[in-house]
Amino acid sequence: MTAPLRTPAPRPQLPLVHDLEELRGEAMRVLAANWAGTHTVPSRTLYPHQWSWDSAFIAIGNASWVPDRARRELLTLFEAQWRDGRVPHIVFSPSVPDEAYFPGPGFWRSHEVPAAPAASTSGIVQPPVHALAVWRIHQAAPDRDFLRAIYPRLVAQQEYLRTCRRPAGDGLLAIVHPWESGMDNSPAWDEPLAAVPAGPLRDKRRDLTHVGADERPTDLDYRRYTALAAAYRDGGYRDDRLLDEHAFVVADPLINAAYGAAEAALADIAAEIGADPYPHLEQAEAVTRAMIDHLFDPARGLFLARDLLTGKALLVDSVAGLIPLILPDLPADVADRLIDTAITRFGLYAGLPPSYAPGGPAFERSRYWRGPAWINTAWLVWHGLRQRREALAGLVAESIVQVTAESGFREYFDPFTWEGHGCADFAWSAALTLDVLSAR
Ligand code: 9WN
Repeated sequence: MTAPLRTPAPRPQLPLVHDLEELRGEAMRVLAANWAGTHTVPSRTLYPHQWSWDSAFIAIGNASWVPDRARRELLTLFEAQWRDGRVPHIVFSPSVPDEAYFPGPGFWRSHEVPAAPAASTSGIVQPPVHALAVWRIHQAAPDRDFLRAIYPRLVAQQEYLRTCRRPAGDGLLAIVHPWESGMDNSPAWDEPLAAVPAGPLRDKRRDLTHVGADERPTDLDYRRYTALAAAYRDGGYRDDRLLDEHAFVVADPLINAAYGAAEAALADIAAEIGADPYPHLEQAEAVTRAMIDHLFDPARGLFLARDLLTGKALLVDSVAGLIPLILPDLPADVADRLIDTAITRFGLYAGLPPSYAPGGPAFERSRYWRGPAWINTAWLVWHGLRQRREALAGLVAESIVQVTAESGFREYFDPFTWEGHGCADFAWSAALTLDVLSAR
């Protein structure tokens, strides 16, 4: 039996105003301490390089107080964009020893691929939340030159996903590795991952030096993760025969929602710099439609991932299924269903959506992505609710502030007690708290 979710009443008490100033200062301290000169590391211990979607969230948090650093963060990431448009999920810092993170540059061997950049990178992607970040930076500190410089990069990122990652002809993007979802250890990947032959774990995991094994994926998961990544690498990171040759090909609602929201943000950016916004609006509308047609489960009231190798929907209540709330074109009746599910099965009145619904059989309150609440997914839900349900959005925002004030900028949190887990001084927890504070 799991403990009941925090009940809606009494509402979480907000800290005093002077504590909020302290919280803001603490968040800035974390971001300054994780700043590595050209980018920000998610964590000095567990994640000592640059990660793709982390950088977007970090830039959102930096926008209101150090916009130059926010711009630099994204320009650095996009300098490592591959010639085919893919934005790698990790850009490795040459100054960090190879043994600091596994799998490191020696595993990914990006230099062997002609399309790869000068920097060493991984060869997989993460959800494209970067255009949202760029638009947020521009709103906080307008700079059309920055928009002009980064717009073609963002367009190329979307074009890569559109042309290389839609293998099934149903208008949906596919991920080829759980790491691409950003929610690596989600129970949604259990079934497709079980079909991936586990390889040997030749190298030593470094994550377990920093965080307890009960909070991280198992060795068996890692053996499958590395086997999948090695197969993609050995095939030259090619995408042309994914359905025939790759062992994990899944349409994930989060990456599709991020892609659609990115097109909507690109329309705003295009209009601002005199480019044509309409193709972006069309793409946003098209992916929203494809998601409703193929991923929305009206009976369950949320979007489900689909295994494109078997055609089967993955019947798992992951918070990823609520993130399509960020799609501006999402019809009101679908949004209402998602909000209802968020309240009834994810306990949203308690403020922070867990990564996986607590009633589900795979729920674990402190293991990464299998139950704990994360600040980035809470922020995405908040972002999606802002135009739809102001009061509910306000509750999520207050909870982000409250949990980080109570437990610090931890990587993730027990959804019942709000106890912190994973690494400390985690950059996006600090950044998105700052963003929520600046929106008050
Ligand atoms: C693998 C950096 C990243 C996040 C992911 C999160 C975790 C990496 C890992 O850390 O993944 O990419 O080593 O566990 O799951 O969302 O971007 O913070």
